Amino acid sequence: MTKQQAQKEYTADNIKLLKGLEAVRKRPAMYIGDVSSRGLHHLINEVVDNSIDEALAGYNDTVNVTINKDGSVTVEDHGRGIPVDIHPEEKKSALEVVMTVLHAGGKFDKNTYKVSGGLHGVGVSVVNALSEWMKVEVNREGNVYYQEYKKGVPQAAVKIIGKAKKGKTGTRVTFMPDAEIFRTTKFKFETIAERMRELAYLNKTVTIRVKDEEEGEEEEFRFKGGLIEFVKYLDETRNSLHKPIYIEGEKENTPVEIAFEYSDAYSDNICSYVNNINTHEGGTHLVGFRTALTRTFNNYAAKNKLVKENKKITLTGDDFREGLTAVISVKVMEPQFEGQTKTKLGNSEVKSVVETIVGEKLSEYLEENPAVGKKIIEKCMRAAEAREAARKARDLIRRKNALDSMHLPGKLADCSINDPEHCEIYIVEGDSAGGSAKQGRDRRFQAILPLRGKILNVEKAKINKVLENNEIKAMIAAIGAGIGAEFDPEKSRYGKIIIMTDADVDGSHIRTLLLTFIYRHMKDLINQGKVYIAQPPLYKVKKGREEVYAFDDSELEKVLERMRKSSKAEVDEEGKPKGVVISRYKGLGEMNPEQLWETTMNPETRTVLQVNLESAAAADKIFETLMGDAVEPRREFIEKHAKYANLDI
Ligand code: 0RA
Repeated sequence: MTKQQAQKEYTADNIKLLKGLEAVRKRPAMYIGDVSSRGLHHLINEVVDNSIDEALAGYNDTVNVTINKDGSVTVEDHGRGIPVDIHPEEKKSALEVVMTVLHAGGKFDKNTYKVSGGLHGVGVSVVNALSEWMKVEVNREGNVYYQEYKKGVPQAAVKIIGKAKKGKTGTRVTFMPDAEIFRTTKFKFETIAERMRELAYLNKTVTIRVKDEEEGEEEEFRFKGGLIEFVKYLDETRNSLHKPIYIEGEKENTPVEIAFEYSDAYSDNICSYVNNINTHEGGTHLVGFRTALTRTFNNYAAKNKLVKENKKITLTGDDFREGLTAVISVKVMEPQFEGQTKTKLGNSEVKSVVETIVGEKLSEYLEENPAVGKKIIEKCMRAAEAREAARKARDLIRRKNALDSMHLPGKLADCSINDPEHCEIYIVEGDSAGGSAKQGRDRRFQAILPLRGKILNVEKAKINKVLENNEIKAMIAAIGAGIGAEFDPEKSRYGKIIIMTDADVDGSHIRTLLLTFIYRHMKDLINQGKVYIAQPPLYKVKKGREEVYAFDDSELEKVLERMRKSSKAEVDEEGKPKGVVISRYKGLGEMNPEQLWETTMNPETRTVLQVNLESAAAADKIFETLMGDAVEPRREFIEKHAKYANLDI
């Protein structure tokens, strides 16, 4: 090859590569969801998924994730190492291809349960493209191979930089997320640890370590008991009725693993996974499980004469789910993901696979453990009785509503237009803040529902008591989408449900109570992204005629810094620029209607936090920990998280 020819080929290759990388950098959200903290952390998941794939294929037992002092992240595994031989089509090291070509992973038929659809499985090349720089080191075939990149572009060919330790294989990727792409580039130990804990439960052969070199935090996750330990962890704050029931089996190349237990609680918590991805919206695997559960328990109850005939109780699926905590994990070769957030499994064949396995294994279990069987059936009968009481309570509400002139609660100040998509309701703590909100709002599309004091803690109450509570009744009627089994998010009268509470301890308690209620009884509102938390400012800074609001301490510092500069370093003994008055809002009620509108309600200028169920398991645990009966876990949680002002769900 002449120098010129080589130059030409190199250029053609490069153009192809640059086009791919450019596409990712131009529309990062298409590949990783968004460019917020969530998308940022997704980069780590993307690399770790590959390490877990190696574990599923039986070649890897270790994943180490480290936040480095410079803010970059290293993911290291003991898998086979990314292949390094020369790729026949691309004529360069396979390592370079995997790291730089979109979806190149698929070209190396790895024959594992690869993840496709959803947001996962886009490949390490996407992480590379979105990194200011990236370095990869592969231990394979006795050598250490190395390459580095800037914004996805290789800085030199793959080279051997040394000999691997005897028998050592694996991959070590270090990357610095690109600040030009991400709104924030700060990785959070807790966020990473939460996902790694989940992965370690789901993959019991892997040890996962998370380390933050900057903050000095470190945690190791290794759960030999897998899903059994996961269920115990999720259910830690409840009183379980028996040891977890564990079911494992495989049919049609689809491995199924399930662990579940019942507690004396009223809510259920079923977490389902496909190829390690949390299927928040459920799907065929979940349907298969529920169907088998209801049928098997009903058959068992009938056969052993456990249902009291005289009571005329028929046990339904709902009854078998009350107090149930379960984790379902299936591996599917070609998963189809559907639904709003692409987290619903669509493969129809999976339903019967799960149904058959659960049917067989659960019947066996019940034959061998009749005492547990009896306990569960008795628990479900109590659930059926409560369900009947709840139906009566619901009927009562419905009849009352029918008599109400508008069917709407009296204290609701409704909006004037009638188009749910553009309407929002502010659920406001207290009558006085409610009053300001009513005056300050844009009444065309903003409705206000003031709530008096604390609402009922639904975590501790039976459903019929929940439905008798006045504040809760007002919310159900205002939202207009029903409740529980009859809940239909499509009927919601508002596109945004915004919780507005004071920025103090009471306010955060009320917010948690409201979120718990919505999470337990109107969960799809959260799934559809309709629930928000308003962000009222904590401070007002006044300098002459200029008034600026600051939402937290760090923002206050920024505002003061700016004023310090503009006032040419005239500061008082506390470092505060002269002539500046800082007032701290103790509650929403201290703001006048105009201020409330300007800072918290005007869609043009406000910030609202969307509530999501990224980690439904964690959310459920937080609710149960904060709102449930057990005191010790609550104390531990509060001690551990006391430094965080907000509940991050
Ligand atoms: C392509 C093919 C094979 C493994 C990998 C990629 C791989 C990627 C990453 C990313 C982080 N850790 C990784 N480990 C492996 C198959 C390897 C083979 O067939 O030997």
